[in-house]
Amino acid sequence: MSSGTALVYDEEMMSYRLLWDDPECAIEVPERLSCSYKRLQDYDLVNRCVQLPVREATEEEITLVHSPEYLDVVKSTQTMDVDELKKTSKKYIAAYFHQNSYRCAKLSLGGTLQVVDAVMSGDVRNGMALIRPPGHHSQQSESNGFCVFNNVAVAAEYAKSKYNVQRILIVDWDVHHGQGIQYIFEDDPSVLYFSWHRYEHGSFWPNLRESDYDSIGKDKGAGYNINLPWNQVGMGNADYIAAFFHVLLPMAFEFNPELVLVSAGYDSGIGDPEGHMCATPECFAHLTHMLMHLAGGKLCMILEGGYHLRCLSECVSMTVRTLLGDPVPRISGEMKPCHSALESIQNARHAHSPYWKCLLHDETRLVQEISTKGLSAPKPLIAEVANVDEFLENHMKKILHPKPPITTLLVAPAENTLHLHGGVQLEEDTVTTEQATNALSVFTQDQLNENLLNSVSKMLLALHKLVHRKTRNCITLSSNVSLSTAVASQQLLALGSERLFIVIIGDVDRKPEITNDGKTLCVTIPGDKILERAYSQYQAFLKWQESPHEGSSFFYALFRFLLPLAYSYQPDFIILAIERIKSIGTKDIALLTSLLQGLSDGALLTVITETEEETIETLSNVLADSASMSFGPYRPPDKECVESLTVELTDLQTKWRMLQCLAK
Ligand code: X5A
Ligand code: ZN
Repeated sequence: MSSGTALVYDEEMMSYRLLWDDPECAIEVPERLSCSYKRLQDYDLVNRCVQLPVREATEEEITLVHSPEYLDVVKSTQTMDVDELKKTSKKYIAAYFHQNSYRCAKLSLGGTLQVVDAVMSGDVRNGMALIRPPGHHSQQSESNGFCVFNNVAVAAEYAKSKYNVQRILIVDWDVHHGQGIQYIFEDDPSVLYFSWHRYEHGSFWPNLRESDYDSIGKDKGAGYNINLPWNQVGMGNADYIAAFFHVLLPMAFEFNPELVLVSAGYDSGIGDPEGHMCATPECFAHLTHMLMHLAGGKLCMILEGGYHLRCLSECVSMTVRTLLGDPVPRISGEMKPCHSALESIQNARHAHSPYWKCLLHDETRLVQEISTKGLSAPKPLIAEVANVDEFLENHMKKILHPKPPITTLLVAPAENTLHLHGGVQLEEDTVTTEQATNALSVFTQDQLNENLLNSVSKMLLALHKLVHRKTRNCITLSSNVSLSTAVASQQLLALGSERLFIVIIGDVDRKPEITNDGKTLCVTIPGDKILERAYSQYQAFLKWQESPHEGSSFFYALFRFLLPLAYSYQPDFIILAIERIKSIGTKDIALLTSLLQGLSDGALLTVITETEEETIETLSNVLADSASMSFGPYRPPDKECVESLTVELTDLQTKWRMLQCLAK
C-alpha cells in the first residue's frame, strides 16, 4: 500500500491577474494561492507532504479535452495588449485573460497531472494541487467562470489513456456547477460526476436548466451524472454530510471507482462572497476522510474556487491534514439537515433510482413541484457571522487539539504472536491487584480469573490515556468481550463521557449498562441470536446477513444507517466490541472502524476476542494508520437488505435526523 501525500504549488501561477475593472471577476486574485500555502506552512503541513514541481501540460494533453482551435485562441493571448485581451475575454462568460494566462493554465493543468501521476504510480497515496486558473467551468472550446483549461476533465481522460483506468469518480464540491465537466462526460459511463451547487431554482450563476437534479447523463452515460442543486443559501455541515450519506457515497461505493478526483472548490465554505453557505472548515476534513475509503485511497484534490481568503486557507489546510492521516476534528453544529436540503436530496435520489441498486428499492417519490419552486420555508441561518476572520480564528482554536503522542495503544499479553503495525504501542503500565479489584467491585470475583483481571485493569489505565488524549485510540484483547465492554463503558462514563457510542458486533451474553439518559447509544449487529428488542432511541439493532465472497455491500448499511446515526449523536467516545464475527467480514469491520474514526476526534476503543488474530491485525493497521488498506471490492445491496433496513429506520429517524433522506 502506498503512503504519503503529494503537494503541488508554484508561485508562478500568481503571475496573472485581472487588468481591468470587472466586479464579477475581481474575486479571483493571485493571493488565493499564497494565502493557502502560507496557512499550510503555519500548520506545519507543507513539510509533511511530498512536494512536487509543476510542469507545463503538453498540447497533446490539452487536446484530450479541448479543441485545437480553442488552444490557438488561448495561445494567441500571450502577445495581446490589454484592449485585445479584454476583447477576447468578452467572447466568453465570466472569463478574463492576461498575457501570462496561457503559461499559468499550462502549469495549472500540468500540476494537476503531476498529482495524478504520483498517485497512479504509487509514489504517494493521495495528493493536492494548489493551482490557478481553476478548471471545472471550462469547455471544449470555451473559457468560462475564470477557468481556461478543464484541469479535472483532462486529468480523467489522461488517467484513462495512460493508466487504463476503467472507472473514475469526480466529486465537485465547489459551490458552482461544473457544467464543463458535465458536458465533457455526459455520455461517458466510465466517469461518474457528482456536483452540488447553489442553484436557487436556476436563478444563480450559471443559470442553466441542465444543472438541475434531472440531468442524469445521456445515452450510455445515463445515471452517471449526479446533480444536487441547493435551492437555498446557508447550507451547512449537516446538509453537506447528509448529501454524502444519502446521495454521493452509496452511488460512489456501488460504482467502485479506481481513482477519485475532487474538484475542490471552497466557495462552498462559510463566509464566501459567492456561495453564502455555512459549512465550517472541518466539514471538508470529514468529506475528505470519507472519500479516502474509495479506490484504495487514490484521491487527488484539485483546487477550483474559494474567494474568502481565510476560509479558503483553513479549508485547504483541513483537507491536507486529513490526507496526511491526522485525526478528523469533531464536526460542529446541530446535525440536522434543513428541509430544503432534504428536498434536493430526495429529488436527486429519485432521479437516480432507476440506475443504482442502492436506490432502486427505496420508496422515493419526487418532491411535489410546488415545494421546489421556492415556497418552502426559508432556511433559518445559523447565527449570522458578522466577522468571518474573527469567527474562524476562534473556531479553529476550539476544534483543533494537539495530536496525541501515541496513535494506538494495545492491551494484550506481553508475549503474543501478533504482527503489528509500527504505530501500535503495547500498554506496559500495570495497576496493583487491589486498585483493580476496587475499580471492578461491581463485578463478582468469580467472573474475573487472573488473566482477565490483568487485561481489564490494564484497560482501565489505557482508558485514562484515551480520555486524556495521550493516545488517539486503543485496542483491548479480551477473553470475555461482554465483561470488558461493560467495564469500559462504565469507566468512560465515570471519566466524564457525555455521549458514548457503542457498537457491538456478534452475540454478547451480557450487555453493557445502557442508561436511558442519553449518555449512551448502543447499536448491536447480532450474529444469529434472535434478540429481544427493547424499543428505545438509545438501543438500535442492525440485522445484516450476507456472505461477502465477491465483495460486500455493507457500505449500504454504513451510509443508510450506522454513520447517520453516529453523526446525529455526535459521540465524544466510541466503543467497538467484537465478539464473534459471523454476519460481517473483516473488511467490513475495518471499513466501519475507519469511518467511525471520523467521529469523536478519533477517540475509539476496540474490544475484541483475543483469538481473532486476523481481525486484530487488520484493525490495528486501520487504527494506527487511517488509510493503509483497500476496503473493496463492493457489490450492490440485495433487495432484502434494503427493505429490512428501511423498516428499522422508521422510528429512529424522527429522533436521529441525519437518518432522514425524504423531505416529507
Ligand atoms: C471556479 C469558480 C466561479 C465563477 C463565478 C462567476 N468560478 N460569476 O468558482
Ligand atoms: Zn466556484
